[in-house]
Amino acid sequence: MNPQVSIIMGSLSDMPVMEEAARFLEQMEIPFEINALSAHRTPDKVADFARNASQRGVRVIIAGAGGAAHLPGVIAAYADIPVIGVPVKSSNSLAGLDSILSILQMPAGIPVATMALDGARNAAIFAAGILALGNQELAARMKDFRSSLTRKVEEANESIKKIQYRYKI
Ligand code: RP5
Repeated sequence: MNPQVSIIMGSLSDMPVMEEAARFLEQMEIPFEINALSAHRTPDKVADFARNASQRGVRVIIAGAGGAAHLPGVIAAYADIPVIGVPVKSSNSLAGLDSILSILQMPAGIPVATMALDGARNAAIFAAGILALGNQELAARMKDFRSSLTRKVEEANESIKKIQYRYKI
C-alpha cells in the first residue's frame, strides 16, 4: 500500500507536535508515512523527496518546522502536489512568530496552506478533506468526525446547565 499523505518534520524535536497529524490520519484510516528531513541539514534529500512524492502515490504533504521554517516552502517549490505547512513553536523560535511568517508569507506562485502554530491536527484534517473529495468512504468518516464535534458542544452545554449560580437566569 502506498502512503497517500506524507508527514515531514525538520527535526525529531518537532515530533510531539507532528504526531497529532499521524493520530488523526490513523483515526481516518488514511495510509501515511512520517519522516524527518531538513531543508538546511539534508537539502538534497528534501529535493529528491519532494520531486518524487507524487510518483509514489502521495497526494498531500504535511510539512512542519520551527525557527526559520523554510522546509514547507522548499518542499512546495519542488513538489507538484499540495503542501500543508505547520509552524512549530520550537526551542529556537521567537515564540513561533518567525515560523508562522516563514510558512505563511510565501511569495505568489508557490503556496503553502499554513495552519495555526502547532496546528498539526488541523493539517491532517485539511489533508483528509482534500482526499475525501475523491473517496466517498473517507467523506463519510469525515462527516462522522464533524458530527462528533457537534456532539461535544451539545454535551458541554448539558454539563454547563448543571452548574448552579444564584443569579443565573
Ligand atoms: C527546525 O529547527 C526544526 O524544524 C526544529 O523545529 C528546530 C530545532 O531543531 P533541533 O535543533 O531540535 O534539531 O529546523
